[in-house]
Amino acid sequence: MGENIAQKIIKAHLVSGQMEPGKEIAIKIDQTLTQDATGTMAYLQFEAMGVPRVKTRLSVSYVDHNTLQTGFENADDHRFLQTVAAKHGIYFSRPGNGICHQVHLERFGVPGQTLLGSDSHTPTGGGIGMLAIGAGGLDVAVAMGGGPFYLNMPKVLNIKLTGHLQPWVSAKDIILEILRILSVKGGVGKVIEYSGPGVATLSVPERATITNMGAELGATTSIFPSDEVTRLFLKAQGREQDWQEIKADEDAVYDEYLEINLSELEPMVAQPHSPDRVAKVKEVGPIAVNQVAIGSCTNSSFTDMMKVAGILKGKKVHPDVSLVISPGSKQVFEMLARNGALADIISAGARILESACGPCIGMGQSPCSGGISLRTFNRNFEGRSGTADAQIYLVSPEVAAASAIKGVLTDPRDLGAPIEIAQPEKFLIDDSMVLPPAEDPSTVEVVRGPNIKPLPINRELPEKVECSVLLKVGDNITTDHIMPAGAKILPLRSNIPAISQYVFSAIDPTFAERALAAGGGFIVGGHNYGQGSSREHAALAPMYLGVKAVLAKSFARIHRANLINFGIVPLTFINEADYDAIGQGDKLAIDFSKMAEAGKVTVTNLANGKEITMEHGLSPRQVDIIKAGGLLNYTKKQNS
Ligand code: MIC
Ligand code: SF4
Repeated sequence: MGENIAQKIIKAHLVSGQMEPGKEIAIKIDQTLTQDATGTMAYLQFEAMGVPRVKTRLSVSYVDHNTLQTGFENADDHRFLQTVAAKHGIYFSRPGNGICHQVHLERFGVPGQTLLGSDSHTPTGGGIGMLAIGAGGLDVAVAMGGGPFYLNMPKVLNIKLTGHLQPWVSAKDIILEILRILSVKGGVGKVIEYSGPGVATLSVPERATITNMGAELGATTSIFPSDEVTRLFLKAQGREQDWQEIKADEDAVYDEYLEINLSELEPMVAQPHSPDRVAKVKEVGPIAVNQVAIGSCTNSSFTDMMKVAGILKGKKVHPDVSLVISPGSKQVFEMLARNGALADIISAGARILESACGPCIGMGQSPCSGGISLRTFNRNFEGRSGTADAQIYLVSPEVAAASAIKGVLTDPRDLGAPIEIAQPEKFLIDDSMVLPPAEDPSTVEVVRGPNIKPLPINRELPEKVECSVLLKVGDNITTDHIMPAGAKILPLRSNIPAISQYVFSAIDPTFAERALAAGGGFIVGGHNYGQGSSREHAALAPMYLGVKAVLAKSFARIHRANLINFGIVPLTFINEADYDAIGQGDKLAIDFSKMAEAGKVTVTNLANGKEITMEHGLSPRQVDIIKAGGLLNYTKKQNS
């Protein structure tokens, strides 16, 4: 029986376990990446492990999230990251060099290798044929120390692409269509592997747009073959030697199949407040727009920006629209500046931001009250933009630029002849903003400003816990609900006592205070609890507030792993109707003593006497981690 690409790469990196879907496996990690908002914690954890130099083939630390410096905090973090990288063998991509996923694709990604990143959009690297997975910072720290990465062997879903995109239809429309079909839960427990004749029609950055938003499907990762298109991209980046062909065997078998005919697609839009609320632009119609934001790790490649510049050339931004543009990397930005496209963008009236995440994570550019904002980004969760009642729509760069001129949501096909942009034969290569690690680590002093607070450490899990349900929530709760980001809260990422004050603040501003006063408690959730970001703060801060377990109908992969890493028990309802038998404020007694043997725990609701059996789905290793109060305690115990 032939093998698919995911199976081939996993097999080549397998450290332990059996490659049967759902079973725990461990794989060797070749490369890691971190970004600043998750990186400070990851490096504090790495330091705590006492490993002097990283053991990966390559580790890169990026600064792209916390770039708005409205106080000392973010600058303190940047300086810590720069020095800690130099000391421990990590390359440091300076603020201004661009968004981690875009830069990594351009300068570091290698087909066939594994990449673990402390950011949920790490699967962007699947566009170049890497097995690229997002994880919590602690998992990345372990990988930097040479440890394997544990995950459940995913199923592999094959998406066969046929036909070719019509003029004005783009890669973003492909992934939006897939989100429409599969929903934000549709990829959970799966690798999405692309194949078919349509693949060769897509450039590497277009493929990366698709694998990037596989994160919104909840997929473990997404991957494209590495073919002639990949070779030419790497050649244009001066890295042809990194290329190798990676393809599925002719008789490869997959767990699931889907086919998309690219020729039939139209410009699409994801409506508020979920990336899977997708409709055709024509169906939604010409709604008036207040803001258009172009950029993010989804859509900020050179060709994306050139198409935008082509649409804006000789036109002016509509007077009711604020257009903001952030090119994905210094490479893209400088190429636009040198070829004159930047002048066309500026002349049209766009507001130019630095190469960073910016508005995507609410780091500035929050829309006006009740504002309608069209964004080329990947997430439109409520409140994420920084304006609680803003309405965010996700679109392609073509739809975004056309709408910025017209002032209303516009199908770019109405603009007439399409703009054709060829992939450059040579990109502008200048890696001076990537600092190599110090040759002699003893010369480097790691600088910690007052914003860097020590890591809080959990206690062992007691055998029996009796406390109240602090909060009951519904389906699809995102990590942006649990641990909001934005310009005000993000600078506190290195200060857990301070950031924990904002846990669930948009849902219930009294949460943190109540949790601390009660000495901890439980959270009850619906399906897909913890979807979205990889931020381990969504586990670490609740842990600090004393949360002992989350009881949910189902969990998102990365968040569940983060809960385990910080010693919070993820419990799943076996009978979904039991969710209704627990109310907010109810006192529960949970007996964890037989957890390992039984695979289940009994929850007694002391408010109504009902006994509920819940599943934990933890491997024996994970039970030990939970009992120790998290992965750091567990590792220390093992080492001593
Ligand atoms: C995001 O897009 O939500 C982020 C900000 O990049 C996060 C990481 C973080 O919260 O620091 C992610 O996607 O993992
Ligand atoms: Fe940055 Fe947005 Fe991409 Fe997250 S999704 S890495 S915030 S650009």
